[in-house]
Amino acid sequence: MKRKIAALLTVLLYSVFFLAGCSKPETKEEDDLIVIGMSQVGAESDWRQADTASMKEVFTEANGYRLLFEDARQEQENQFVAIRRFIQQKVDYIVVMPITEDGWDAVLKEAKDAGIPVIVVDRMVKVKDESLVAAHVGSDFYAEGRKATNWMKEKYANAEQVNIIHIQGTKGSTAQIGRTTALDDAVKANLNWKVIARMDGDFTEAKTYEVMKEYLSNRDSLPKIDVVYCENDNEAYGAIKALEGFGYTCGKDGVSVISFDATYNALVYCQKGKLALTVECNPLLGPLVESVIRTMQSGKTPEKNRYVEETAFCPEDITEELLASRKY
Ligand code: GYE
Repeated sequence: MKRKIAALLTVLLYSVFFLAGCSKPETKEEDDLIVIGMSQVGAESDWRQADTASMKEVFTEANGYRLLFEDARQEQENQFVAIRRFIQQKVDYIVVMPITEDGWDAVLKEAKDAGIPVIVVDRMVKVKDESLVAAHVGSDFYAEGRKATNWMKEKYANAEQVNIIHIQGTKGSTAQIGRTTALDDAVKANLNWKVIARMDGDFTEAKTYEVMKEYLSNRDSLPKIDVVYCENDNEAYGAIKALEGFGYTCGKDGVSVISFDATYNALVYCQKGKLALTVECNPLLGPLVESVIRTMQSGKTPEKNRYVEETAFCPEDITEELLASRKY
């Protein structure tokens, strides 16, 4: 009996191997693919989804890549796990969109020791040894914040006092730090500006709607609100929904809501006048990351930091042509 079971098991095992072999042939072409391990922040915003789509559009088998994509669901610990798995899998490159800046030294050192170059995209990491990062491609978030504060300076040039509600993005992320620092610097420089409330919106519409609703429910004792400075589009949608729910008007003669990203929906909000200003942040970074990889493939050293060109939009800038041509 025992022998019969052993024979049956052997047959079963062989068929499993055979079937596995059949369904995934090891062709020469597959061996030639460049393997990319990618750790993305999550899917918290429209910007993020456009960024992921841009990566998936570029890193296809037809273009010569095999993409191992991991969504960290906004948890840094998940990024560490993914990167350690990529190291075990001996990928050719690691691409990481870091959630926050701190805490990367150990895991990136492991990648370096394994000889795998790490390309940091969108936000940055703060590491003691800069050689742990082969290249960075993303936005200058402080410069984006300055675009918003310069607009505020002009708009409120003659105001006695400017009351600002500040909705922050994910704490400790480069996008939050840059946009917050620009506002803080401008508040220091403009003595009539006052941050009346600062809340964490975590770059999401749902969280911002909740925190704004709670803040506004004490409305009887609230000061006048001039500006709501939201650190991304989705936060602005949540803020507008809450403000309108409490009877506020967002727009020219009401509250000036400011957002960052300027994705398609934000341009529509802006055209309607609900967003006073939306500062562009370009998520279509796939082609730039690919050009870094091409450079490294050809044995050259890529530029260490590459920032993308960006602008800002007011309602009067939104044309039908702009909307029709917007890719994100
Ligand atoms: O502004 C926001 C996203 O890091 C630039 O993250 C990115 C930011 C972007 O969730 O919408």
